[in-house]
Amino acid sequence: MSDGTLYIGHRRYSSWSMRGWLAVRLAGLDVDEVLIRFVRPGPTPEITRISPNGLVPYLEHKGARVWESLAICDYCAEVTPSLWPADRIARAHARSIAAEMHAGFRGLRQGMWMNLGRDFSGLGRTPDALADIARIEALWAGTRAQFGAGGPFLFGADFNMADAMYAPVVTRLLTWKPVISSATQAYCDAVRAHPLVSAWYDGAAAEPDSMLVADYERAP
Ligand SMILES: N[C@@H](CCC(=O)N[C@@H](CS)C(=O)NCC(=O)O)C(=O)O
Repeated sequence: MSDGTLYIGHRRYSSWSMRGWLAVRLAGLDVDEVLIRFVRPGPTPEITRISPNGLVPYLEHKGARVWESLAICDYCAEVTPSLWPADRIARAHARSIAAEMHAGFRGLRQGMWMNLGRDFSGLGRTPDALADIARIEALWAGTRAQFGAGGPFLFGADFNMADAMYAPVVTRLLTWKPVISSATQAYCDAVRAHPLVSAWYDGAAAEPDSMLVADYERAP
């Protein structure tokens, strides 16, 4: 018997689910996965019934109930502390950029939604989305310059919670292909090649056509 359950949405679209799932898998929690299909227009009644905030991801683990992707990341990092950097200053930075992701970048999220199965090259370039991308590129470059020596990820060789929080942003850049620097592209390629990110993409590709949601498939 497993230690609990992680509730997620469609792998193709649910960026927050991807974050929670990456955190849980990075920490190696032994939980079952339950995928709840979105009902449109939402909110999805089954999610509302199960999850305290009416949203996925939602984790039940050994009696703990955890919602909000950032809280799931922190819970998982209690199980596996190395998922945040060991150094106090690096850890503070990692937590800050993860929190910035959790709280913001609405322009990018609205203009370039997550869809792992489409190529929306050149579309979605709203001023707000482009401003968010500029901030994210600067943030990734600054983080890598200060903390990223020795590997392709934000804090070097190991894919950690900060990378997990930004992995869905990487998918957006790969789907919508805005103009980005070669350094940003290299980071995106490294994240895309990570085995857990690849596994998430494979799961998305295996979702049946009956799970497609018209609103997320239509080019803007
Ligand atoms: N702040 C939340 C956001 C979670 C969220 O917005 N999840 C969406 C899916 S990506 C959801 O559950 N929507 C409910 C629905 O569509 O019915 C978190 O960080 O976990």
